[in-house]
Amino acid sequence: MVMDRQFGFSDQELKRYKDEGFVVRQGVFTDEEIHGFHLGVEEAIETALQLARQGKSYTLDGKSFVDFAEYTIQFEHTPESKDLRVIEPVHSLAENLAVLLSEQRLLQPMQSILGCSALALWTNKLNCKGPGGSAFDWHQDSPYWVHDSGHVDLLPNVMISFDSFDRENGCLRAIVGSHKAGCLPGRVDGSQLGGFYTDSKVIDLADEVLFEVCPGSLIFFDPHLIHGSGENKSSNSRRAMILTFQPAGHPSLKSGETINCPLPG
Ligand SMILES: O=C(O)CCC(=O)C(=O)O
Repeated sequence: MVMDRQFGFSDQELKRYKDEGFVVRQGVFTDEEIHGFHLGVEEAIETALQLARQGKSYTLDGKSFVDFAEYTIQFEHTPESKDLRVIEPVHSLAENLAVLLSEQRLLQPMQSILGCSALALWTNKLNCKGPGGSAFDWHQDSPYWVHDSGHVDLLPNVMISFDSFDRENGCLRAIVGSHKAGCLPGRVDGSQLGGFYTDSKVIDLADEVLFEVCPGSLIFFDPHLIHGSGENKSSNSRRAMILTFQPAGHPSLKSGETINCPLPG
């Protein structure tokens, strides 16, 4: 297959990514493609709910999780909720989502960021924030991954919006430039998950940016960037997928399988 190199970052985008920790590309996918992603989301949720019935359930700080095979499924935080919050990894549950692993509009910018000739998947997840869906507190991804990866600086994310993102429905938000500090201290509050959330003392909310984007947009962001999102106060779902890549040849986070991703030769 012949592939064009047309989607890589421009010099200005790369500079912005390095300075600010993120780059946004609005409206990258067509309505038809977004419709395909919505079908993929529905299929993945249906299958994940079936898998969850056979999995091992547990709670951390009152939050409900199920592990089955390589999947971790997280439910909304209200007691007994059957609303899915996160499925990780998700690509193998729907062909319409698996296509994103070879999607050049994601991979070529990732190649610009990493400056390497070939890429592999690190992880991916579906984040479904239904009406009333809960917030993601301020955090960096790197402290989650540092125990499983020896190259945590080289794990850039891309979030793809399957719906409009705005303040009301809990769009992604970030602290501009916060990636430059590397892994920051977590909260010491006696909770099980507290250490994964960034200590509020090192967060300067004056530098907060909201990613209010249209459906089918891409938000590329650094693994050290402090980010999170608010509750969904709207009456519509706010669905998204986050994919994380790494230089080729390394195993992925959950399955341990090495999933190399195609790039132009
Ligand atoms: O879905 C969101 O709004 C944020 C998700 C997030 O930060 C994460 O999964 O690490």
